[in-house]
Parts: sequence; structure tokens; C-alpha cells
Amino acid sequence: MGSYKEKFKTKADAAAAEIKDIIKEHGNKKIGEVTLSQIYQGMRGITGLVSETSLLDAHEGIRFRGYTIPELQEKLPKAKGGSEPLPEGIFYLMLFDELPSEEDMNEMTAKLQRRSHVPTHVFNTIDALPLNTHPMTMFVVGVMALQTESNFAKEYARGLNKKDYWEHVFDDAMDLIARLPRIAAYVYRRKYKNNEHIQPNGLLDWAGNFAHMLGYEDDGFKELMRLYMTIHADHEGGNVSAHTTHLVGSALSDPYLSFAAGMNGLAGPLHGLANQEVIKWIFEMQEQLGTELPGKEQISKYVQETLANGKVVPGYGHAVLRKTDPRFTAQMEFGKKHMPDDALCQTVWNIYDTVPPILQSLGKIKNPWPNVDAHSGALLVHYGMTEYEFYTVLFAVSRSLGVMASLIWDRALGFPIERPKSVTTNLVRGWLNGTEEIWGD
Ligand code: CMX
Repeated sequence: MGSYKEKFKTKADAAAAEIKDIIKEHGNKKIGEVTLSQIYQGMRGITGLVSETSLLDAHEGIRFRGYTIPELQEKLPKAKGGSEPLPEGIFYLMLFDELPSEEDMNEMTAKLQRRSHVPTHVFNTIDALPLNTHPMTMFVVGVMALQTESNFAKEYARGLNKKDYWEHVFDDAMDLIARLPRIAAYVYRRKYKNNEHIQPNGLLDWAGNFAHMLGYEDDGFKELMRLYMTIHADHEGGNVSAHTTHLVGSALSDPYLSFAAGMNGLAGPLHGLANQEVIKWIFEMQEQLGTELPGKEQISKYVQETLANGKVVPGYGHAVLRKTDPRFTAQMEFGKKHMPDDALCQTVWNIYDTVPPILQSLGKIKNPWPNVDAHSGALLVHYGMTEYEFYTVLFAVSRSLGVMASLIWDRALGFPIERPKSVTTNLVRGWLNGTEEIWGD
């Protein structure tokens, strides 16, 4: 761990010094303006956060430290015999702003393996929940139970110098990432596989071992997990899960508390839970139409029905993106390569041909294209994972890579507690008729 921390500190010190200079010289420069509709409508488009690990372009999609998903698929180290990137690599890249070599990769895998022990009380806490509890609730409860292990919380209670915060957040972040696959697999096996658990395999990579503990030994599923864990890892700083983790962390809540908070946001149907909603919606369509492979006209009618019932079409639309999500494309390519004849995947592709023009015709949807959640479930079902309520837990395990790397950077750069200003409509009314001023105006 020593060498990791030294490596990180050299980079963080240089970045902190640069940011200090930027603020000193340019701190009063304005970035855009804030409109009334933005403060009423989800702060869309307001630049108000720094997140170093990835950047989202509305038309191009996500870049992790400057690299697109296809570039990462080419440049990141792979498992032996595999062709998908190892997610440890994207974590390394987000953390150190440097592409890992094969050797760096192996070192990261080994470090995570050494930190992966989950204490028994975590499993006992999950066991105390009724079996019909949603897997995301079980998962977050497991994370909360694991908070007893927070190095940051212990050191803070003892009295910690603020320049050392990052080091203990670093330890907690690594521990948490190492342990999450075990907790997630425990939730899955408890809820869906007769409470029969599978011990970790220390010879496997982080995602391969996760697949193994879930009970999936197929090499194709392991490859899928590597891709899945890589592409869901981060989506810049403003999405609900990343922003919540960052916000809660800014109060110096430890990484376990911050991550659990973020994952409660991921569990919302407009965010990460959309992956379960997509498959549920397709299964219901297949059942209603009495066919595994509905035609485009049938899909079109079903979509119109969904909209007429005042529901969203899950897996479509995005607050920032204005084109097909490259994470959707990466999964579609995986499907075309490994399961071109799969009826569910073909349905997902037929939906892709059908839905955007319908959404576009409504005239109010800013992005009619599919997002990451539109595809993931079909690939999982192909390998036998049909329990769609579990899907958001997979997303959560992956998202830990981005939000934990960001949290380490937040503390290393000394970001303060986050506290934007809010207003009341009464104040807005007064401001509009000239009798009140709005702070910052
Ligand atoms: N189906 C139907 N209506 C949709 C829609 C969809 N897929 N996407 C947006 N709309 C509607 C909105 O509900 C809104 O309607 P009202 O004006 O009547 O309230 C209108 O179109 C404008 O919305 P927008 O500005 O285009 O989208 P937002 O930035 O407000 O919301 C998102 C973005 C993702 C929440 C929205 O597109 C949505 O609900 N999609 C379906 C759920 C989904 O797939 N979420 C996963 C996103 C990815 C992730 O975080 O994992």
C-alpha cells in the first residue's frame, strides 16, 4: 500500500498546488449564468462541481481520464484469454490518471484480494432482513454494517490532522471496493440460491471472482462482468449516485457512509434501478403479446401504451447525453459477438430501432436515445441471471470504482463541505417584482 499512497500523493500534491493557483488567479471568473428554470428544474446544465475521474460530452459520451470506452477496450489489460478490459484497470486509471501496465494490474488485483475479508456480522445483519427485501436494500444494509471497519472514522475519532484525511479515505476506499463483490454475491445467493454460498477464488481477478461467487463459471459471463464493471464505473460527477457520494463525503462522513448514501440514489428507477425496469418491461411485453420476439409494429404499440399510461420508457433518455450512450453500444457489440441469435437481445435491438422516433415525436424529450440500462439485462438473462431485481446491485458494485476514486481525490484536494444556496418561491416573487435581492445576484 505504501507505494500506492506515495504515488498518489505526488500526483495529488501537484494537482492541489495547481488548483490553488487557478483559484488565486482566476477564482472570480464566471462560468455561465444560472437561470430560474435551472434552479426549479433539477439544476440541469449548471456547472457546479469538480470531478476528476471522468467527463461526459453530450454528443460523444463518457471519457474516463480522457479515454473513450472503445479506447479503454483496446488499451486496458485483459484477463488471460479474454478480450474485455479488467475493471481494476479503470480504477487504477481514475485514481492515478495513468494507464496501468499488466504488472500494475496484477498488483491492484492482489491488493484487492488481500483486503477482501468481510466480517461475519455483516452477513448476520443481512440475514436479519426478510427474504422479500429488495436486493439493493440488503446490499446497502450490508455496506452500513461494514462501516464498523472504517479506518477514517476510527482515526477521526482519535483526532486526525486534516492533511491526512485522504490517506484514511484511501484505505477505506480500497477495502470497500475489495469487499463489495462478496457482499453482493451473498445477497444474491441468499435471496435466489437457497442461501448456498460460494467461497472466493483467490486466483481470479476482481470481476472474475465476483462472477464465481455469484455462481456463474461460464467464461462468457466472466467476460461480461469485466465489461459491465468497467463501463458502469463512472459518469462524471453530477449524476445522483456520484453526486450524493461526493456530497455526503464532503461532511467528512466516512467512505462507507458516503457510498451507502450514493447507492440509495442509484436504487431510484430514474437512475440505476432502470436496469431492472427495462427487463421487467420487456418481459411484460413478451407476456402480453404472447411472443418471445415481438415485431416492430407490436413494440411500437406497446411503447405507445406505456406512454399513454403516464409511464417512462425505461432505458431511454438522459439528463446530459444527446445521442446513443456508448455504454449501450459497447453492450450491443458484446451481444452481437457472443449471442447474435438471442431473442431477448434481438428484441432490445428492435426496441432501439423503434423507440427513438416515437419519443422524438412527443416533442418534449431532450434525448430519445438508449442509455446504459437499456441493454444490460438482456446480456445477463442470456447467461441465466434472470432475477432482474438484482441488476442494480451489479451497477452498484461497479459504481464503487468511480465514486471511491473521486472521494479519495476530494479529500486529497481539500474540497470543503458542499453547501449551495437555496431560495423560496416567495423570495423569487419578490426578486421578480424588484422588492427583494437574491444572494449572488
Ligand atoms: N420515456 C417517457 N418520457 C420521458 C422519457 C422516457 N424514457 N425520458 C424523458 N421523458 C419525459 C420526462 O419525463 C419529461 O416529461 P414531463 O415534462 O412531462 O415531466 C420530459 O420528457 C423531458 O425530460 P428530459 O428533460 O428529456 O429528461 P430529464 O433530464 O428530466 O430526465 C431521465 C432524464 C433519464 C430521468 C429520463 O429520460 C427518464 O426518466 N428515462 C427513463 C428512466 C431511465 O432510463 N433512467 C436511467 C438513466 C441512466 C442512469 O442513470 O442509469
